[in-house]
Amino acid sequence: MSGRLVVVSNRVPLPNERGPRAGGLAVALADALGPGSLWFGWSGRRTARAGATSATLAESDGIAYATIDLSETEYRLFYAGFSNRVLWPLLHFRLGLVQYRSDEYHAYRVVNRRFAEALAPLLRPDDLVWVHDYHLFPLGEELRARGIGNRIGFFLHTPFVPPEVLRALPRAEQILASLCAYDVVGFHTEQFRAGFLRSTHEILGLTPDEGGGVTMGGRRAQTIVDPIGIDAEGFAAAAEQSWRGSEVRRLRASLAGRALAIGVDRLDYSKGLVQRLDGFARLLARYPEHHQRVSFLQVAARSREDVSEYQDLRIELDRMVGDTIGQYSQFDWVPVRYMTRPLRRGTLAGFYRAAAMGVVTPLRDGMNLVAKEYVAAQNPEDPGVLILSRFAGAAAELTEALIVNPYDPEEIADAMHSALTMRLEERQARHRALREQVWTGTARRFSERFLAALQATDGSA
Ligand code: ADQ
Repeated sequence: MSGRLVVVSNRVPLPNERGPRAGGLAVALADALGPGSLWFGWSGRRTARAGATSATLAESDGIAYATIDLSETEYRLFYAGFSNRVLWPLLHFRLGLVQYRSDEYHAYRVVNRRFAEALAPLLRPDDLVWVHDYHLFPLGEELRARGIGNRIGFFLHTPFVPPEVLRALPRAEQILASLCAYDVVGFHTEQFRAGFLRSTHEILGLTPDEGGGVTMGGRRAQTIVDPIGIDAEGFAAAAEQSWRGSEVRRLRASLAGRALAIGVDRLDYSKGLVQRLDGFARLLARYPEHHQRVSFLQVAARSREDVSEYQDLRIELDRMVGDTIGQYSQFDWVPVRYMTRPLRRGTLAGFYRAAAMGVVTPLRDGMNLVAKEYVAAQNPEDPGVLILSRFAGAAAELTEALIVNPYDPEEIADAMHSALTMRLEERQARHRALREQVWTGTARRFSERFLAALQATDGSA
């Protein structure tokens, strides 16, 4: 690759804060972010007044980190507000949860401008700039307005919606037009790309060309489908190693020979946690043979706690878990174990391996990496079964999972029953096919494909 890679994301996981929170993007980009590259974004710090426009620099393992702080007000309006109370629910098809306020939209634009002002002076002419996610839709446009002619790509980690849904967003035209300032716009699935192209057609009147590009104001944006993956080999090794560690040993001892079912998510309304717990309660109601035989561990790491819908969800889940435990527990068996603290990645890998079924039932999800991690962690000789929502981007690839409608707790209960009673040969056959997918579509492939597409654009249009 010629030129330096510059990654831009809302939140930069700084080198001194590694831990459970430094997951997702840091892992996905680990191969691409070699020495010499730059990662730019928000430090995670909130200040009383608007921060400086120049970035704070740090370096670790040859990677430069440039961050800016957000003021309390910017955080509230840009992050908790427009990003997470408008764009997040909208992109997950939850129009009823969208709460639009023009001051929040204004702050969203201002913060993107501030990002551009702080980033522009750090850029060199042949840098490849790769912007991530919905917090930063307008960043490319803001960089262009400052005369930045570099190749700039954008990848969306959430779903993209069809125009019928997008039209509910005040300022949809501006958001869509700002995406056309990028050279490459990437999505996890063909369906999301199609939603974008239909939207630019119906809302902006742009006709896509044969190569899947749209041209606006003389600049062409290439759309691509680039499903994100994981470091399958590394994750499988972590699972094997952790299998022998003390935490997995303690977990298995606590199960006393019972099967483990596992769910791992951020505590987010898009993840289908209510319907999933309902599904598990119905499994116990409809198939009493599983009483005493299975324990369901749900790890739901607290997230976005200053958005009220997340607080409401937490209360609802506390109640549901309490109900199920109260109704079905016996003095020596608790059917549901529920924790809102995140687990370390290594521990998580071992727990997946210990689980006879992985339950991944988001109502909508861009990809869902937990599904891929669960597959990678299994012992191929005696693999567990993945239950996967048809509305996760991962369902486009992981077709040999037990695919369910996450809105239907009875279907989830039936799939759990099938998973718990599935014969070894069928488990192995399904796992072989899933494993093939997860090992082919890795994190490395994801970034290579994106950067190759970005490099292939002429960049100076
Ligand atoms: P998320 O919505 O955060 O990401 P997901 O892909 O499932 O969803 O998880 C990201 C990572 O966080 C995974 O590596 C997972 O192991 C870890 N994680 C989640 N819950 C955890 C917990 N309770 N404890 C410890 N670790 C936990 C967004 C999109 C997804 C998309 C990713 C990447 O919403 O659809 O797959 O970006 O593009």
